[in-house]
Amino acid sequence: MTDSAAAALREAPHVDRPRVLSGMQPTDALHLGNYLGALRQWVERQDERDALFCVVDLHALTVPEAVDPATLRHRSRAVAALYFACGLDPERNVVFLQSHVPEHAECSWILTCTTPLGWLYRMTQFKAKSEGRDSVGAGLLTYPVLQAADILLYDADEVPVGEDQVQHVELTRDIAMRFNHLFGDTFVLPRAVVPAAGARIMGLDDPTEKMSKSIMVERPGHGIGLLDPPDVLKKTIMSAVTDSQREFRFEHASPGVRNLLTILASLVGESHETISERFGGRGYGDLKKAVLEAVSETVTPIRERFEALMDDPVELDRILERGAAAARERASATLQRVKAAVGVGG
Ligand code: AQP
Repeated sequence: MTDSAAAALREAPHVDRPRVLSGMQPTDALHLGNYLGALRQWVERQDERDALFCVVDLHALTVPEAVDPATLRHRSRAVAALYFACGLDPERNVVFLQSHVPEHAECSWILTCTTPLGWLYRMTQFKAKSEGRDSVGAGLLTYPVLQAADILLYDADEVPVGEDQVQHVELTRDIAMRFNHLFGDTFVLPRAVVPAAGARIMGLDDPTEKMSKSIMVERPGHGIGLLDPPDVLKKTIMSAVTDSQREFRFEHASPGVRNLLTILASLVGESHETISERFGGRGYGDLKKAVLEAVSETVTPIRERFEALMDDPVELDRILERGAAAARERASATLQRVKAAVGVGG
């Protein structure tokens, strides 16, 4: 390792101001799970963190038959606009599209070569997303390695994500440790940071399944979209699956009621117990109305800000270009370190 590479490593971990990297796939517009599980904590901590957030458009190619090029291009910008509409400040954070920083794909290849296949077959997302399909692209299996590259290129200490992504961040640590063991200290070891409430929001039509963008495309009543208009929000929430009891105590409630209690508790910032006590003896219709009100209060200003941002595509592209330039500066320094470690590119 060169002296400058060692010096770069000594900077981390970034004790005073942790370095953060996270991102979302532009599979479709974001939902309330994406907001409560990840995006809200990105915004809440933006003053205390040195943070980079990307729209991981290369990840959206893992199901190529599901996207047409113009739609993907539009959705990638729309997801960036949603980050800003939810309160992420482009002056205080580096925000960019993953495909604008080619270092991600290059680093990913090097890491693919050092990652044992068995580690990838164990990923629950791969099992879930490949289940029942005759054929899947190799990218569906290897995309956690690209995700590792996304994180490791920026020497991130923290990766704020929902619960479903914790396994991938742990894999990233394993990939980094293996690489460091094989080629010498090169990568900082990141850790996942999940929110205390809202880390796993379930589908409203089937509360045994995680709320997911890709499922929403097929089943409209499944998720609460951040851009859903009022009539759609009302229909989705008032039709949420519950049960025939009147059980509001969290630990005894059915999965659908627990999900509604969780959504309400994390939106209004109260405990499950407080919410359960408030609704005890009442019907589930009252709980759903309260959820609808809290959701509407949260998403209405987001939707309005989003529309204003999408009305000025030139400014949006300018912000993303600036973000990509700032991200590339950091990513290329790390990639040089990686290439020097393995003996290519010199
Ligand atoms: N249901 C959820 N509850 C809480 N957090 C969630 N996240 C996703 N679903 C929930 C968090 O949101 C971020 C988005 O990550 P992603 O877009 O890379 O992919 P994902 O985790 O696979 O999210 P989706 O919505 O299920 O997308 P698709 O259907 O495209 O795969 C992550 O931080 C995730 O934890």
